[in-house]
Amino acid sequence: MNSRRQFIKKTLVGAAAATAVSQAIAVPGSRKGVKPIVISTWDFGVAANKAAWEVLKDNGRSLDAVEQGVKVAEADLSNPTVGKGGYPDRDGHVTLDACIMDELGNCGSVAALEHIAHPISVARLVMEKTPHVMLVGEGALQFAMENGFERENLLIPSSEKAWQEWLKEKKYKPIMNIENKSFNTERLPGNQYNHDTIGMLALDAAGNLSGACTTSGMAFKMRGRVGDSPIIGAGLYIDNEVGGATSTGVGEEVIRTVGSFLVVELMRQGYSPEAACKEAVARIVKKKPDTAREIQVGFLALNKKGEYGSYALQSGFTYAVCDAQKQDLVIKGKHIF
Ligand code: SD4
Repeated sequence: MNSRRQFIKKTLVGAAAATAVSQAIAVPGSRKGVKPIVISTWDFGVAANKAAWEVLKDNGRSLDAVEQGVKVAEADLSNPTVGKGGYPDRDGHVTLDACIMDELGNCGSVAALEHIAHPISVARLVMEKTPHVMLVGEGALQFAMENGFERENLLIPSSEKAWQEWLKEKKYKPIMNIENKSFNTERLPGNQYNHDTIGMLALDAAGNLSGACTTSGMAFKMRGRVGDSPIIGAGLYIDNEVGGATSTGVGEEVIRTVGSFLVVELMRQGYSPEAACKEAVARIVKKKPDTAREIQVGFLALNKKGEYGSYALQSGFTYAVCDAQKQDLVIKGKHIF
């Protein structure tokens, strides 16, 4: 517990903070000038980044790094928003969404996948073994099982209990900015923070970018509902010439604005990662000002130079950064309203 607390160096980012710039040093064997780095959403990104760094520090490929990294969050049963242990839909089914994208523009995705604990690895196989980008529902499950994934029950007792509680009132309303529960409180392992999707972006020693995004989606969603996380361009986008972006929060608003693609295109136009994320958030506010007041959406971006930044609608968003020098958690204290 203590070692984790020491391991996390908290950094408060004020409203006027400049875009973060990686101070990382190159790992031995890196392409000249390349400083590998991995960033990911929320507190659980710290542990996930650590696994990704194991790949990056040995000159591994960013694609392998992001897959290994987000699998840590998928396997964490104390986390009710990603992988096994995720909260179910309103009918009690745990349905998972995930996507992955590499430096060549290859991508794979699964949506509404049930019974498989590591949807990110199924998404990668969709990318590598099929002529398609996206498989959903029964077809995705069939594909996973044909490829040796184990079918299991993903509804663990604590999530089932939370669902039973929810059934008493059955109010479907995404809880606004539930992540704020963890803001300004002690961050200790085992606490049941209601975190969110993990989106991860990595730059490897060869100078290549990849990303991954995985979630159980909005808790108690309608059966069949799919959010932004498995949608290439919405929940995740990588362009190896420019950078990558990923999102977290209420996916419907991110889909409407094709948020991650927008962030990358803004970086192409010269926006810093943070400025690009801020502009994408501003588009959401502009389109739906009333909705935007009641929800959380956050974007995280990394450019080709290893510069990173984020912006969220509401305060309370956190992300984790890991490179050869640091393993930090950045707490965003800013918000538009
Ligand atoms: C979704 N963006 O399904 C995901 C999950 C999430 O707050 O981040 N929820 O909309």
